[in-house]
Amino acid sequence: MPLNENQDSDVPKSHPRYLSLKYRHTIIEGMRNLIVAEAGLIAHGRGECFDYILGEQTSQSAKNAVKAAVAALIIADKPVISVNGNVAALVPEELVNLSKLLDIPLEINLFYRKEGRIEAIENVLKNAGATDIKGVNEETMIELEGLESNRRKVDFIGKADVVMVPLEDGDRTEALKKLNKKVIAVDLNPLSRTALWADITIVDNIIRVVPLMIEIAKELKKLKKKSLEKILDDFDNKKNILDSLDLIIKYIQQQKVDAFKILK
Ligand code: PTJ
Repeated sequence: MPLNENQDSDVPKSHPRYLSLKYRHTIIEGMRNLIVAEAGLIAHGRGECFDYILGEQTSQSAKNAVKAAVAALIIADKPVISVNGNVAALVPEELVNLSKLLDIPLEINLFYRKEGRIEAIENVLKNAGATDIKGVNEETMIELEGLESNRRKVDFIGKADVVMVPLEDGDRTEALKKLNKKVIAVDLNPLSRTALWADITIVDNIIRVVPLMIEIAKELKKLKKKSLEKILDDFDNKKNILDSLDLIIKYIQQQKVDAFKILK
């Protein structure tokens, strides 16, 4: 059956790329409903490409980074999770579950502030069970110093000490770092400016990261602050990024060997 964009549910489950196609259609649907920016489709495609060369699975480095990220969020005084269109479309329920489990607010923060998008994302999060959503009231917003993009307009992020920024652009990560905030990034591209600037970079797909964070959060919540601090002290983001790059190199080398066997 042809993959018709108007018949998203027609993608057969037996298709070898079923999951990838399913999330692709989720993003397209999100764009039609104003949740995702047009550029969000391109960002998703770039993510798909990196996911592909990372083997479409959560690496040990990513697992270590997730553990450190959850520890940092639990220890923080004022943590917050920034939500953009792609993230709201892909993992709304999971984000709300994580935010409730760790008692951390979600803040809508957009790069492309097209009219109606904040409301559309707010609705998605509310439908997923969110009760406390920041970033929706212009009156309580302030502007981050040193940033010109729309992302400068923040609410609770302005006061936060730890900010999780999934699928972020580099400028704001840099601005947040300059304001001495601890930044947790989720980015499939280990070479993006966000990935390189963040304190903890989770190089993995957001669709796998948030469920794993929930699983790990249930365990880490039982630990004492000292044990959580040790997890953070033992984490080395430089090594994490370099290991992720090694993984890509190894994966491509293996693909070259496999392709050689198929090529005529
Ligand atoms: O909703 P808005 O208006 O805030 O806009 C959101 C986008 C994502 C369009 C905006 O932030 C943007 O343009 O981002 P960039 O600069 O394209 O960066 C997005 C990064 O996320 C890229 O490095 C991608 O590789 C990565 N990425 C894409 N999809 C995923 C991902 N990382 C993790 N999981 C994904 N599913």
